[in-house]
Amino acid sequence: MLNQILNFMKKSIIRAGFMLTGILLLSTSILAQEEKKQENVCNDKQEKACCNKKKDATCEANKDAKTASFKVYGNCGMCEDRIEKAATSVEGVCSSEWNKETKMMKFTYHPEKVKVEKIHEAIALVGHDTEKATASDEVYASLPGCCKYERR
Ligand SMILES: [Cu+2]
Repeated sequence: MLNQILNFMKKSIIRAGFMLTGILLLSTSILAQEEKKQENVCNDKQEKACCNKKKDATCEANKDAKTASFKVYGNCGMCEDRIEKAATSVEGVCSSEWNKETKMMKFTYHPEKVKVEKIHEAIALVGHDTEKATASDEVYASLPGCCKYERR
């Protein structure tokens, strides 16, 4: 009788062990899938980033237009889209082109219409630090995982 009870207990323990391992394996694979999904979201947007650029050709062709550049911190194609949109949304900026490898943003603007500081500020407002402006911690924290660049 005692033997039977011991045997039953042993089997239960083994069974519980198997179940626990199963649950662990399942949850790790679910987590891995979630991570992959997040990556895919960013990659999809990277592809689209090319088409969302605003560019004002008339503004660029104007003789008063000047080209300049400064450093903006960021990571991926989503960052590129965000940075360029923020820059070109500033009145007096004709176009902007951010390079994710060099982190440099080249832009064409009208110095008589806008101060370069304004462009720094507009970019910091959407979460990206520049040479001269720093994004708030709140906005930085709200960026997607793939966009969380290393801060200075
Ligand atoms: Cu990004």
